[in-house]
Amino acid sequence: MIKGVIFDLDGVLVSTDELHYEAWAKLARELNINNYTKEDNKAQKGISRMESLEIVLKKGNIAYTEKEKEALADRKNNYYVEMLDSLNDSAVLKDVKEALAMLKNRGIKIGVGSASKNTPLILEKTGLEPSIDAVSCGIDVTKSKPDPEVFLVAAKKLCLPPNECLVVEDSYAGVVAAKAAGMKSLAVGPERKLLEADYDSETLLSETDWDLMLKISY
Ligand code: B16
Ligand code: MG
Repeated sequence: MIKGVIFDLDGVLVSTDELHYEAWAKLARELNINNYTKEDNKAQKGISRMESLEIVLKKGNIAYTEKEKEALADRKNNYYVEMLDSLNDSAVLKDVKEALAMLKNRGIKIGVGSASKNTPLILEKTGLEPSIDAVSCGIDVTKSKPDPEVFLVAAKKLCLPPNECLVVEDSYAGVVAAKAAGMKSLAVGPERKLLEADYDSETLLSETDWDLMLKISY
């Protein structure tokens, strides 16, 4: 029986995935990489900042040293954090607050499992922080999705074994990570049908059969 639900952040709880794209696009233009597209951004979902940078740099043909790459990743993060300045609860995606309240009412623990090192800032600015029982993010782990570490740390913080956790994800790397952690997965977002999760749903409420997923009867 599922006793905890671990939510990915960008693209699942909040719409910050769009801001990641804008920040990377700005950096790409400055590096004269003019062929970085939304399609490239799909491959950046769920993976770390440095791995995301490699996807942008591959579109150009200049080789950078590790030190230069770190400076470029910092530059992108500064653009992203500037964009987060005006972030508020309007960035919380549809049905999220209602789904979190419903799960809490059912006694389900709520975790966040995100690659983003900006997770604490985003949860605070969007007002989601009080609804979350445990946060595991890029700051807590050394390996990023598809490695299961971020979800295993979340389960540990929730004091639950992995097989009592369900992961909600919008990225392929995230679904692979959930499987590797021994957790069931629910895919949401535009690519949900392609992610090979155990379940998929357009919304977190009406269409989602939480009773089936949590194996709870009421
Ligand atoms: P940061 P998630 C991920 O968040 C994003 O999907 C991914 O595009 C980003 O590179 C990663 O966080 C790292 O974010 O640069 O803020 O540390 O989807 O795992 O919540
Ligand atoms: Mg995501």
